[in-house]
Amino acid sequence: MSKEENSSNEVALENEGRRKFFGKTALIGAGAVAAPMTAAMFASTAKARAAEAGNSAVVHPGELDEYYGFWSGGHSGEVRIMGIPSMRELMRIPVFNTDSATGWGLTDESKRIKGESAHILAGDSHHPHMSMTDGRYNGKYVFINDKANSRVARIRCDVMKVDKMITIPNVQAIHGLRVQKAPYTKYVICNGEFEIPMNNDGKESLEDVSTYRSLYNVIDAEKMEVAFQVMVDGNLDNTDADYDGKYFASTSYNSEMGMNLGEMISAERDHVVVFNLARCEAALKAGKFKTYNGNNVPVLDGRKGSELTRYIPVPKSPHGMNTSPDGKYFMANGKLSPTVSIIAIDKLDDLFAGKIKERDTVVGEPELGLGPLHTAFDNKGFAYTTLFLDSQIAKWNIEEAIEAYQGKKVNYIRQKLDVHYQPGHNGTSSGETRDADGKWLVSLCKFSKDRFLPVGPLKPENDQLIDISGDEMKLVHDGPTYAEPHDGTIIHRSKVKPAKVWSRDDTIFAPTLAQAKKDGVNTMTDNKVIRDGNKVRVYMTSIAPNYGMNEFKVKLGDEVTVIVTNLDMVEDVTHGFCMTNHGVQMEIGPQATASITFTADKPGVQWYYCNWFCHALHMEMRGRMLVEA
Ligand code: RUQ
Ligand code: CUA
Repeated sequence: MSKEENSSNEVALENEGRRKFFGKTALIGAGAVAAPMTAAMFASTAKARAAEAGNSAVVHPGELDEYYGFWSGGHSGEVRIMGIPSMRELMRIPVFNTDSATGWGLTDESKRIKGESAHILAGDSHHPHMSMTDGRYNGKYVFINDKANSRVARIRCDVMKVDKMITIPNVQAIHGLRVQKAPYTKYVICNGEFEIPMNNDGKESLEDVSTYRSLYNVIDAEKMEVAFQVMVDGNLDNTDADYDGKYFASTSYNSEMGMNLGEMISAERDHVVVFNLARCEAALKAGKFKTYNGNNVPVLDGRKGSELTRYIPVPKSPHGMNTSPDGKYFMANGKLSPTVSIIAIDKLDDLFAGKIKERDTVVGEPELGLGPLHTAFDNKGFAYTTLFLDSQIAKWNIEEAIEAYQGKKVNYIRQKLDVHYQPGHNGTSSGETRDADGKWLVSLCKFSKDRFLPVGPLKPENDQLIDISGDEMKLVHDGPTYAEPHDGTIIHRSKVKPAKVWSRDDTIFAPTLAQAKKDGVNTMTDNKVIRDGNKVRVYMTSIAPNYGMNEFKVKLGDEVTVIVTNLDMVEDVTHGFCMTNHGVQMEIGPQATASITFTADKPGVQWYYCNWFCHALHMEMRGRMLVEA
């Protein structure tokens, strides 16, 4: 037997053993998982340790995952839906990018949703976070920022499509984004990262840095409008909310307002800004705001000395901001400092009342390793911090870190696990909610280096699945990903209730149906061409394997809008519409209406066809546009 065969045999045997063991733990229940580890158990072999954890990452063919993962797609501009623990990519939701398959960015519906930024075809999505009620996911929306074009979009989780997108005025580069956790997601909160003159019209001095600001952005989650902005000192990076609906907190790595790297990292300390929501809302109501750049978005003044904010000094250049799921702490991750600063949320009332000083709210500052970027949590009082430079995850005990800060000799670090390589965000199952369950941790590693078959100079990133159900973290899966899952949230499947087919009164295509009504067209039955000057609207139905219209006639140079309604009621029967040689294609889901507009700029016979494989006669599902010169 060759060495390779031998080792793969061993793996098979080990897997076999694990599967048997899992059967047994399933029988004796969760008690086995929670049982404390004895020293003897720790000393056991790696193989035995592998059997210690209670989770199985194996999802057999035909089985469903227990969790949804919502992954950002970074500078691909999209959001991805993952299955956890299989780490299978289930779907892509085009958001800030343009998508050839679904026609996102090409269809009239998507252009309407993208609104004033419809001409922008690229984006950089970072932080996907689901709306909540009482600190728990409510399955309604996922919000996501576009750092590249200062936008925020909302994904409707019933259809898993974007239904709103806005460009945030007065700021540049929306970075950290989270939601208000309690009592419900009234607001989406996000940071303007880059510093710009308040009136950025090129008329004020461009060099005078003292006119530059960063703003905190508070967005009405239902209306998808900026409710208000808060001017701060320094810039803003990541943010999170408490579990009481009172405070938001953001890290600032450039309190110096430096304009180059050296200046940005010159101060020994930067800060965390804490925002007092009630005071901000009161100031807004009292009209204590200004407007800038000719828009009417209210900007409150939350600079140092303001009643709206407090500035808590922390070691230089903090990055991630994470709230512990027990609602007790904001954690500012040190990045350039090897520490995480633990801010006690229950001290913030006193801080705002002027009874204590800023640093009195810091109750712990554990030293974890090099390059702490983000922290995730389980339900047993442990935190998991990514160490970018060390390529590790540090598991540590929160209360013990606080005791150590008080001078007690205690080793709060439980384990450091190597990850591959350079982790940024990490996320635990339901870990940013009250339902944190301590089962899974995903480490989103920025580099994969040698972990996969080489694919040229550009390599995938590596999303690693880690079992945290036992006392020790165990790496169980490597998952290559395309640029760049910054952040991911892991949501129990019981929280998400996606639709099977579209509802005919869906708001996403309601304006299209309103136009049809004006044209006297019943989209469910009619196949009609409406001419309106040189604008031609072609309404057609589709039911596998036919379009309701096999041909239509237009004149060269007409602006043609094709509106297709998919009459199929069967789940999963999606049709497409592609006009060959025109760069026109789109998806039409069952019971949906979709439309796309283009210029008929080529004379002669132009075939259109269905490009989603829908039927044995899918190839025959096509028709002709006859363009008269
Ligand atoms: S950031 S790697 Cu865009 Cu969330 Cu920290
Ligand atoms: Cu309809 Cu393919």
